[in-house]
Amino acid sequence: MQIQANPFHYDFDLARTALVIIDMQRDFIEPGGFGETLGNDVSLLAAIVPACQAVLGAWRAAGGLVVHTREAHCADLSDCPPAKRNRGNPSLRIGDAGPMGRILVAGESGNQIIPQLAPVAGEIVLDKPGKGAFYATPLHNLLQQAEVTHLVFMGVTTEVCVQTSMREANDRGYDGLLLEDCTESYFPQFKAAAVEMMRAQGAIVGWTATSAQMLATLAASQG
Ligand code: TIU
Repeated sequence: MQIQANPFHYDFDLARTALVIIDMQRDFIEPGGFGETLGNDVSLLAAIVPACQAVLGAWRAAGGLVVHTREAHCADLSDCPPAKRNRGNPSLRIGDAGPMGRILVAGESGNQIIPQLAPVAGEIVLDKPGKGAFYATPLHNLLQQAEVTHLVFMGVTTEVCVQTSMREANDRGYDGLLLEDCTESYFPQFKAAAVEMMRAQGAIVGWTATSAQMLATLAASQG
């Protein structure tokens, strides 16, 4: 399959490509979670949900591998560096009790992936303690076992966990494509800059395309 992506065409074989959905959890998208404790207006992020849902639905129908991540820490916070917990002056710190349970702790209601994008049986779901999806997770091994070479990214936030994960993927030899209207930031100017910098210099980090392009490509492949 081929997408007329930016800065040039992106070729991928669905059998060797995973859709990686970064941190579409209530913590970042709904009020009362980690995103809001950091001082952000979280309302901006919900706008991408319909486009994410459309791509996820088409990807599943085509039989592609799906990976969901959650930024999550164990209940005892042993995987949360004090430097992360103690940074700045948030309204609640990681592990504190908030309106959706303990902030950024695995298993709490705020840590769940939003219902519209909930994982189904057979999909990989990974809790990650860092910003990148590869740091302290089995993701690279799982992708190697599945002989995956290409990764299509969606999720939040563009310049934090999505960009970090794309950079980690790039250094591990994957070809990454970011779906621009399936990712969002609390800071529109940071999203714009992250998208530009990743595809600059001949796709130095990866490619970008739109959900409409991906949907058309998947539809064409279904004949
Ligand atoms: N704060 C912010 O923009 N993002 C994060 O803390 N984590 C993710 O991006 N998932």
